[in-house]
Order: sequence, then structure tokens, then C-alpha cells
Amino acid sequence: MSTIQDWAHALMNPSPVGLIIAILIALTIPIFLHTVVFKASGLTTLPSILLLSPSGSGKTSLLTLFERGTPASTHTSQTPLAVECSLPVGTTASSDKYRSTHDPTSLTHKKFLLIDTPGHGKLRHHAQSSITNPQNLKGLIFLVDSATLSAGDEGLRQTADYLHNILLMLQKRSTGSKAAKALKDIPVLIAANKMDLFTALPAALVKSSLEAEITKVREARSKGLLDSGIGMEDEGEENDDWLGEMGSKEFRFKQMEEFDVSVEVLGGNVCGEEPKVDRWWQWIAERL
Ligand SMILES: Nc1nc2c(ncn2[C@@H]2O[C@H](COP(=O)(O)OP(=O)(O)OP(=O)(O)O)[C@@H](O)[C@H]2O)c(=O)[nH]1
Ligand SMILES: [Mg+2]
Repeated sequence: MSTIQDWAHALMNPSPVGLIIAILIALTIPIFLHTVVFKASGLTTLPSILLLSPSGSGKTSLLTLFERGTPASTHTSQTPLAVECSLPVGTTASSDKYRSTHDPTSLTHKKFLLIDTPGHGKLRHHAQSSITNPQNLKGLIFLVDSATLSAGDEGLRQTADYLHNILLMLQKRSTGSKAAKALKDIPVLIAANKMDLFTALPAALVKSSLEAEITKVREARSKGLLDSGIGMEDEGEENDDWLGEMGSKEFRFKQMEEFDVSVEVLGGNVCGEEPKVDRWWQWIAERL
């Protein structure tokens, strides 16, 4: 009987050690929960948009325009570059769509990270590693120089080649492992740049010539694989490298929807008398 009473006394009496332990627990649990939950939700990094394209199509110019309001003169980039940008006045991020206009948070503009990558053939691994290890990646902007995309142009072939590889990477992500699938699908904007030049193709034509050229790239790739004997013994392997709908004659960007990759083509220009980039801003805003 007395032992029970002793226990009860010990429990009820304020002891300094018990007090300190209680205070420590009360203070550390919220901090611990905050770090664990916050890290897991990925909110520690800003939403980011990745810029990529062959060299000279205007990525760095676009980055400086978005950051400062005017495009600066540029040199061929050799390293990736990330800058913090905020949506311009008048565009609302889709995640803020239901906020009241009087909400003070809507006065501070939605921030995001714009990542420029080098377009040179030997430096494209930077862009590719950003896709395979995305950090809160919300979208991909593939910039093209609309003035170099006429039929038979070397620029068209190179652009289609790079775009084919990027789309294939995205397609493989969506058909790949469960972990890759759990990552959010990454939408693609094909920004048809340099519309100020009179030799530039209109956006609709940029789209159709890229589709036609990717059809050729896709065919050449699958022939190359067959000739080299890769994938002969294993049908499944070979099919993995076919972009878009299996067995389709012509490649269409629409075929990417099957893999949850949306592709949109919008025209604009970074340089020239007056930059025209509002539709690209709108596209970004809808993804944030
Ligand atoms: N006329 C015209 N020229 C442009 C436009 N956008 C970019 N340029 C020019 O295109 C050239 C190449 O631009 P960059 O921004 O350096 O190209 P980049 O894509 O960063 O190239 P890399 O860094 O080599 O991958 C520059 O001389 C720009 O002035 C545009 O809308 N219209
Ligand atoms: Mg550059």
C-alpha cells in the first residue's frame, strides 16, 4: 500500500528533472515536426521552370528579360544559371486562383526559379540531369529559333533531334518505375522565339515542321537500332525507344498526352523593337 502511495507522491511532486524533460519535449516536438513535414512537402525549394534548347535560340536573353525587364547581350552559356523571377503584375499563379484580391499574400508576386542551361551539344547533360533529378520542377520551356526552321535547314534537324531526346526522356519517366511515376508530370512549352524577324515561321508552322522532322528522327533512330542488332533479341527494349504512339506513321505532339506530357507551341520574341512574351508568362503562371 505504501509503495503505491510513494509512487503517486513521486509522480505528483514537482521534480526539477521532470520539469526540464517536459519543457524539452514541449519545445522540440514542434520544431521536429516542422522540419520533417516541411522537407517532405518539398516546399523548401521554389517552384522551378527549366529552359532548354539548342545553342543560340535565346535562353539567356529570355532569362535576363524575365529577371530585369530588358534583354541583355549574351554569350554562349557554359554553365547552368538559376535566377529568381516573379510573375509580372496582372498575372495570377494558378495556385492563387481562389485567393481574394484583398488577401495580402496576393500583393507579393509569386516567385519561381528560372533555370538556364547551356544549349551546346557537349553541355546538354546539365539540362538532362535537371529533368532526371527534378527539384520542384513545374515545367519545361523548349525555346526554338523560328527563323532557322525552314524545311531542309540544319537548324531544324538539330532542334528536332534535341526535342526528340527530351520528349523521350519524359516519356520514359512516365512509363518507368513507380517512383518516377509518382513525380509530377512535367508539361512542355515550345516557345517559338524570334518572331520579330521576317524570316520567322509562324507558330503553327513551327509546330508542324517540328512534328514532321521528329517523325524522321524517330524513324532513323529505330532503323539504327535494328541495324546495330540492339533490341533484336528483346522486343520490349526496342519499343522503349520509340517516341509517341507505337506504330503511328506520323509523330504528333498530341501523342505525348498518352504519357501525361502536355506540349504546347506559342510564339513570341525576346529581342526586337518590343518584346512579346505575355503568352509565355501566362503559360508559366498556369503551372505555378
Ligand atoms: N531577333 C531576335 N534575336 C534574338 C531574340 N532572342 C534572342 N535573340 C538573339 O539570339 C542570340 C542568342 O541568344 P542567347 O540568349 O545567347 O542564346 P542561348 O539560347 O542562351 O544560347 P546558348 O547559351 O549557347 O545555349 C543573341 O544574339 C540574341 O540577341 C529574338 O526574339 N529576336
Ligand atoms: Mg545561353
